[in-house]
Amino acid sequence: MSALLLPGVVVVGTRVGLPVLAMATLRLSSSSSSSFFAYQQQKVGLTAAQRPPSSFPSPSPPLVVCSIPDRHHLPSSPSSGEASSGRISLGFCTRQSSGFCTRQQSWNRKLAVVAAAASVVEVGGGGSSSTISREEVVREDDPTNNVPDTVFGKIGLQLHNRENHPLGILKNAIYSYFDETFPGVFHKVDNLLPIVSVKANFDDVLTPPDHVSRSYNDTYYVSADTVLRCHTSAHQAELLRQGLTHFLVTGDVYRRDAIDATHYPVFHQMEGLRLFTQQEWEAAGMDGTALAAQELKKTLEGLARHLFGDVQMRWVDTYFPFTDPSYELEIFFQGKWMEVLGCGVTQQQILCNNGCAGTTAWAFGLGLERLAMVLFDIPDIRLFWSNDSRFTSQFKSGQLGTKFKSFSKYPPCYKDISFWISEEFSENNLCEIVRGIAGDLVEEVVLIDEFTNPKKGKTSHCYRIAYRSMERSLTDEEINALQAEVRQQVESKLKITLR
Ligand code: FA5
Ligand code: MG
Repeated sequence: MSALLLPGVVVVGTRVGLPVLAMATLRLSSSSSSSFFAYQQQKVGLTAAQRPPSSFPSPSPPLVVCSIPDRHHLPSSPSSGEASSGRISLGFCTRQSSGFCTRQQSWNRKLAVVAAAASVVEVGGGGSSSTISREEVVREDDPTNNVPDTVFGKIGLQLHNRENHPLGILKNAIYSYFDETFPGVFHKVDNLLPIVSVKANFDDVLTPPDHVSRSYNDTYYVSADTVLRCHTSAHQAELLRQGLTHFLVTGDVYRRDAIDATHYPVFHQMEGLRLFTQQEWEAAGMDGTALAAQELKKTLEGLARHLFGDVQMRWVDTYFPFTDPSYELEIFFQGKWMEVLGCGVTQQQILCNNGCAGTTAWAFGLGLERLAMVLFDIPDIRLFWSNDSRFTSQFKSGQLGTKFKSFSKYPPCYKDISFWISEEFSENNLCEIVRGIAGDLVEEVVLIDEFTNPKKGKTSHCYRIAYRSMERSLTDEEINALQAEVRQQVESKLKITLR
């Protein structure tokens, strides 16, 4: 592998040798979701409580990818909280030969309306005005649905498509790199519907039936066979079937997760994929996989230098169901190694299944928030969602790396909650309840104490919840009310016993 690396790049040992079960445990206790897809599920297995609401693989509705042609009509900073009052159109459609279809566009237009929420936006919809209520995406009484209002409120906001937002600025900087390095070659897609079939999200990218990422604990299910995409890889197969050979797909992705400064249930990824023909690898005097791996590393090291300047990087071997070999790229920034993307050589089966037999490909998926937090010095992932002009006014289109000047000096307030857990207890469920009550006022939920009473055979957890607004002071009264509601809901919904 070192022969493929450019000067200045450090190579480290493989992570594949780590005990996989230990990694899975780590995820629950340390909130490290960056390796969501990097589990070799066959060694982990899902508990009954983690399993999705129905058996899989499940049949998928005929969802296809489409664009929102007039998304620029969106308001520049809609309020996230308002969205839950919006109504959106849900229309599954038959695919046209181009792969794009009008009913799907109608879906997307209505998603834009959700983004606009109370203030309805004109999005060119013509005569198509079918609607869907929030209840079709958030159905508390439906056991196959686990989407909360807080998450529904983020659908359609498309932070990555706002030109003056750090995520939009970063997306455009990545586009510039690809345009300069491969002029006119990469097709860019950044407005695909985030509601995808289970088939697209998991089956099409060969995620094993019992892989932990499919669990109800980790993924938002709209129904038994429809999810909020948990990665942009959900679009690989569809775009390959449309005949695209070089593409970048950016979008919001959704994961049930812990709460801290770098984890949010909605974040943004950019997927890249490039095909190689037999002619190309023969001309290079290499086999197809070796050429794809070499080009992948060269391209991504170039991207990291384009964004960060001269940085130290290292490749770490990893596992993804959809690539082999698979790698993560880490960059050394401000004294720490930070994983910024996962990537690899696409599994032949994905190419063959989607009309690309006889080719090889590289693919990557990178986290935009992770990169933007470093590039813009943004200390808390919640800030990306802020409509406070003290945040939004600091960033301008084309200005990559403007350093964010913090305006929040408001102190955090800590509240502890202790309870005896039951077998079904999961930290993600706790976090979802806290987020549902306190919204973006919750900064962190951390397990601070854990012990088992050997006589009773019961385990107690104590979590410390940090409440803090990025924008204003919170009153004691307000926090006490939130905490009382948290205690009440945790007790009634999680089958735990408060201590
Ligand atoms: C994936 O999502 C794969 N689909 C990536 C991929 C694509 C691999 C194509 C191979 C080929 P992973 O779960 O590691 O992998 O997430 C990819 C990146 O998203 C991470 O490197 C990280 O930068 C970002 N990311 C993951 N989880 C979070 C999170 N909770 N918050 C912010 N960023 C995250
Ligand atoms: Mg990862």
